[in-house]
Amino acid sequence: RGKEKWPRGDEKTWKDAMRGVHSELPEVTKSIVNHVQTSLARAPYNLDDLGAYQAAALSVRDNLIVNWNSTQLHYTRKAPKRAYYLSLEFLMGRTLSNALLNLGLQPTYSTSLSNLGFALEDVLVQERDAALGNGGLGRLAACYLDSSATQELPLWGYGLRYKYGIFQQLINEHDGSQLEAPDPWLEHQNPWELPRLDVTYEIRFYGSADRWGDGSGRAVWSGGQEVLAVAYDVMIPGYGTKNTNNLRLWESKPKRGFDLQSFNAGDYERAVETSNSAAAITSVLYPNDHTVFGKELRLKQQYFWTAASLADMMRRFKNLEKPISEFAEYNAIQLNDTHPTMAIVELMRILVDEEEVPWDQAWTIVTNTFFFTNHTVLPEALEKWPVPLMTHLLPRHMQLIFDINMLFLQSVEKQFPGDRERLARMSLIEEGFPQSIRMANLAVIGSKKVNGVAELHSDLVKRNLFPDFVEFYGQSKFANVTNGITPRRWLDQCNPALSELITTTLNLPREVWLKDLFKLEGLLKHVDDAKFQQRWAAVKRQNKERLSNFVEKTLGITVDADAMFDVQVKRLHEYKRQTLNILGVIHRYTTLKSMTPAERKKVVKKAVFFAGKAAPGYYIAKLTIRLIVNVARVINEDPDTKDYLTLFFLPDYSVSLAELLIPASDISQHISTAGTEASGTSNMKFCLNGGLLVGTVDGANIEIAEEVGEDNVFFFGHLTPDVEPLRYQHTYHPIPVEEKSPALAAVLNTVSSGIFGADGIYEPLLNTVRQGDFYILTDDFDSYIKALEMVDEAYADRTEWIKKSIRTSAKMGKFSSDRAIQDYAQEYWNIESTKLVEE
Ligand code: Z16
Repeated sequence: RGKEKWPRGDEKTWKDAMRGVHSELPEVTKSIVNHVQTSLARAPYNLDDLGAYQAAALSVRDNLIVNWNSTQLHYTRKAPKRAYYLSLEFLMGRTLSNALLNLGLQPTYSTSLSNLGFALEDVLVQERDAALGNGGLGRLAACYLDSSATQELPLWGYGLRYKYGIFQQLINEHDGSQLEAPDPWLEHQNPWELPRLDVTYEIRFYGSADRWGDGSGRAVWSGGQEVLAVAYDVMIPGYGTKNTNNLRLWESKPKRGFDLQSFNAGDYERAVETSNSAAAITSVLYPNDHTVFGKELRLKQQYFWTAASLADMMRRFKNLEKPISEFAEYNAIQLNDTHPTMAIVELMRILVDEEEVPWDQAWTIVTNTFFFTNHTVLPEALEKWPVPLMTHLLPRHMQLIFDINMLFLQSVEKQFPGDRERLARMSLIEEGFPQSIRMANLAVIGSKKVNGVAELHSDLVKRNLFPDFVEFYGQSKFANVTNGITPRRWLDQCNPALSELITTTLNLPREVWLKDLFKLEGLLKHVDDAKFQQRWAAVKRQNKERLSNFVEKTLGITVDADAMFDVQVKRLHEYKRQTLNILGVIHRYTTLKSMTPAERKKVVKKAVFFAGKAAPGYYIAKLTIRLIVNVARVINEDPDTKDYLTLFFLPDYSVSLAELLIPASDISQHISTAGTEASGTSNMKFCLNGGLLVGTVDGANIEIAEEVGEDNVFFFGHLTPDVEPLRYQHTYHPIPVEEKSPALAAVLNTVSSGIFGADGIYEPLLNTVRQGDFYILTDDFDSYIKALEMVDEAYADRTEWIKKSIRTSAKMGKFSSDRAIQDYAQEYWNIESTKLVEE
């Protein structure tokens, strides 16, 4: 810091605040300085941006706690029906900026920090992301929390307080491959959580289950190991309301510090081991997004979390002093994928074994309480737990599952007499060595309603995943809630310049349109206004420069902000087809290479950005990253082409990086094989920020096109019904790539030739395309390249492009998570808003 003066900012403000001579100082300034002095025990003389962040966060937290407390008291007094969102993942990102926005305190803190010598934007980025999730599913949960608080709905989230969030991704300098490092996000204190060391439950594992043998179905579960669940509450402020909801995360710890008996017997190592194994339950988030590995620790996580959450709900319900038969009138539980399915069994156990509710009545309560959301149709993502593992870990629950299954199959048999194959398909138990439990079937039969996350996906859920259950229960149990995103974080916070422009153009306070996103349609009548078009384009340009600066700082490469920014950011997966994109980039590169300098000058300049993590054990996905990184190294150094095409792999994709990337995109790619991406949610975020979409006819892309008009999206590729026949053809009547798409064959050969790395390292990746081609890249490549040519053409007409951009953003009203959460509240949970009023 050298010559810089200390303290930063206005010396008198600091001194007055510290001496207590501060009557005319703003409350916020006093509060920040007070936290510097007391909570942080620091002096202003060496306070850095991190210290300023911590003090500001603690000061904002004081506001949140007051609102949070009043809201919880209000809910307790009013005793409305409550909803609970059970999710193993909450991908929250940063909190300070969101809390300031929701509390309406942004300008105040900005001024106070500035007087103290700090720029709010520099302070905000000191915060580490809370990254307790893999991707879309976890971020969706976070958006839904924001919307439920904003809509003043009595909803709590329940999850796990992982010590380590999603791993940090590093790129190996030498060979371009992904490396993983732990994410110890709790190393610095976390001001956004309230430890509730007094809210604890004992969770049992192993032991034995003895049936009463009186035909009641009851049993006693005893012995085994008990682990303590401790509550940590994360405050979730609503936007423009004092309502502040709760996200309760459980931490596991040993019931006693360690096993005293072993300790006294001199077996120190064993004593410490049990304490380690208790803490291990909530130590790490599993980093797989679409595959399950059947690990015992993962099943322990699932049970630990659902059992603690249900015990907590039950305690709250008992305080109401209502008969247990009314449980479902006061509680609705949403299952975010099959991960919390054990909650169905656990509620049965509580009702039957502990509350002595007769079996049939218990099952009625259960099936009126739960709701189940499916997030994928990929078969490898469907959870199946081995019966021997379940029997060992949760013996009582295994009995309950067998009993539930027997009674269920009896009712199927009644409706479809003698149809053994149907019974085998619908059974909760899959035969095999060993037998396994089909968690999706259990989630369906234990829930009142089942939904997919976009129209197409919900159709596929009915047609391909659960056709027998649709026949058995009827259509009405199966429905759709198209996903949504919170416009607070995904427009106002990440793109303040666009938010400002929208507010002035609509001539509405932002509080109005940020709570009713359909108001954006008001932009349409300005679409031909040249001044507005210019301002719109200037905002995009400014966001592109912001990203360019970041890339220059982190990768040391300059990006031309004049270029078209083409972005694909999401988890690496074969079905998402990052491979199609990178092969398309190579095609563009070789095409440029074959041109004369004069010809090149006519080509639209393009900067291509990738980001995303691959599951640590997913070999092909990791190889794709390696290819992207090494192609980038070649392309960005090529003097013939680097003015026209650059390529970037931005490491360690996160919510915060998304907030930087999304506002800067001209075009984004959502190019999954038709029928494989359940919904997608970043597609909505890009469009909301005025980026156009290149995509397949898949997931929510379809509904986005319905809103904005097909002339404003760039669709390509085969449709869902084509995919199965194509796969059949690949297997039984394969056509060589050279015949199907000479252009693609040439690109594959370019990679094989070794210019991006020799020794045939990419052959396994190329072979997924050359042989089998499960995700039909060979069938879609030519139409993909055509779509990108259309993008170039459209981009060349600047005015027309800007209009498309405005029209796209203006039609995103449907995709607010406020709409989605209202749909769940009304059509599923039957809960009502309850506003916190000042007393
Ligand atoms: C996930 O993020 C999703 C599905 C899944 O089975 C597991 C994970 Cl970790 C995603 C879907 O892939 C995506 O299409 C969807 O938009 C998102 O869940 C939210 O529904």
